[in-house]
Amino acid sequence: MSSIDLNARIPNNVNLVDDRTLQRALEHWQPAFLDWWKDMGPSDFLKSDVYLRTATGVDAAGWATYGSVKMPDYRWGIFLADPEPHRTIGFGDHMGEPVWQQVPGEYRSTFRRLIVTQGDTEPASVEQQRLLGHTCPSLYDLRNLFQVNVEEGRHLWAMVYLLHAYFGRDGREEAEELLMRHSGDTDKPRILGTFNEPIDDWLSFYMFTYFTDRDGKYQLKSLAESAFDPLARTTRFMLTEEAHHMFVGETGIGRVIKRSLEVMKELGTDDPAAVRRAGAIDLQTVQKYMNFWFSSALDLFGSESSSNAGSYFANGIKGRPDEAKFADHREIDTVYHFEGPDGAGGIKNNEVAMRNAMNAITRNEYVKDCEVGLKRWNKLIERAGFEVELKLPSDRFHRSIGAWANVPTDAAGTPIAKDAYDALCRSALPSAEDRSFVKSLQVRVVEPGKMAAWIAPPDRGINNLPVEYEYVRLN
Ligand code: BYC
Ligand code: FE
Ligand code: FE
Repeated sequence: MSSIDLNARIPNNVNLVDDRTLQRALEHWQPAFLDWWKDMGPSDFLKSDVYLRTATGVDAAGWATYGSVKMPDYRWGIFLADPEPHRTIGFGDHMGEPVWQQVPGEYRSTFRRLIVTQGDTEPASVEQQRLLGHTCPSLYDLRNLFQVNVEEGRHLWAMVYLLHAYFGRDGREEAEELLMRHSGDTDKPRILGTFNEPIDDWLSFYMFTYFTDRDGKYQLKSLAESAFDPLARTTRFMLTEEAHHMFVGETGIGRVIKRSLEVMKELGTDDPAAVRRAGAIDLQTVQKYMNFWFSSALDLFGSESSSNAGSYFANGIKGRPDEAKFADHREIDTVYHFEGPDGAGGIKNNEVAMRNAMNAITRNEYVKDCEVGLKRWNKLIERAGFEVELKLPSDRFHRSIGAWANVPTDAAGTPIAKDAYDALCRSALPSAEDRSFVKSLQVRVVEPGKMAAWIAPPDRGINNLPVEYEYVRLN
């Protein structure tokens, strides 16, 4: 196993002490990162003691240490999963050749762009969530928010390490730019659409951690297959942290649903207006938020047919999630079929080279994974004796990227007239009124163990501690 230097200014398992130039460059970037954290990270909680897990190793059994930390003192480090000896390239035209420890010159700008795109999303999400602490539904949730935030900060470090270590001056410039673009900024926005959407209520936060962090999971899984071994090892370790982010989303949405079911039972009605009057979030509103965040996350996969994606696959740059489970790792003459709009209000079948369809294939895996939570939530509803069913909308609905971009369809994916679509969007997506209702519930609850009225308590606390534990001490 690689040795871990936890006492270094930048904790790492990449022997940073042996590369003074790189170490100095990263130590130069570190204060800029901390300034960014103070300006753009969680607003107002710099002095609070937060019960956080910190990555202190990379082995599956015990890589994390839990303890009370002030966020600016968090030990953001550089951790790569251990190398796999004799690893060979698992797909594309270079299949079977040894993996690369350096970036081949001909793929340099492509890798840089992918690493920058990945890196850009990490600080973007911290910026999007920066005000949420003020309206936390409990100390348990506040702690989870901050856990997600510090780990997205670490994911930024992971990408910045690659830029500094393998891309020379361009890489250092890109690392600086990662702190200059900001979510929602009109002049210098973040690169991908979803990361410029505001997240100013906790229902959106849970939706984001369920749907958007899960895009992260699938993109990281694809990058974990890369022939560029340092990228593969970096993203493999990031995936271990990602699981908690999606846990926060899944349990968060589940607790919102559980609370509205309790209210529905108490009142003996599923009338959304009654649920709202009782201070809970009705399931129809949950569905609308889901429609919005799911369709926005689908856009993050790019187009169904993409020559970019085709060349990433051909060249060993980016594979499919869990590449080993696919039968053919070259996909030379194979094709992929998907339905797209015919331009006249109907549907037509498209055939594309399999290699160019990698975005669609990755997205399909993602959608399957999204369904898992829905099954669980619908069980809760069914067990409570109500007929409502939550559903993911079709992947054609409300899209801005890909074959179905700006094509009016209903939530089942059937093309419809523009005015019918506009009316549907008003009822199937969160309206200004829905958003302000959800916002009206956002009151800060900071007494240990207490929950806001619109959300049920979690089943258990963090790291075997009770739910009542004081997870954040607000100093
Ligand atoms: N918004 O050929 P196409 C995470 C651009 S989330 C704006 O289909 P390609 C996290 C595209 O760049 C994971 N632009 O796209 C989650 C291209 O531009 P050029 C983030 C978009 O290249 C929560 C053009 O449209 N990681 O980690 O096959 C919290 C043509 O598109 C969008 C990654 O994304 C969009 N939605 O695939 C914290 C992995 N979609 O070339 C963190 C790295 C497409 O014409 N990125 N475009 O200038 C990639 O692998 C690819 O860039 C994409 C796009 C999959 C995103
Ligand atoms: Fe991340
Ligand atoms: Fe994440």
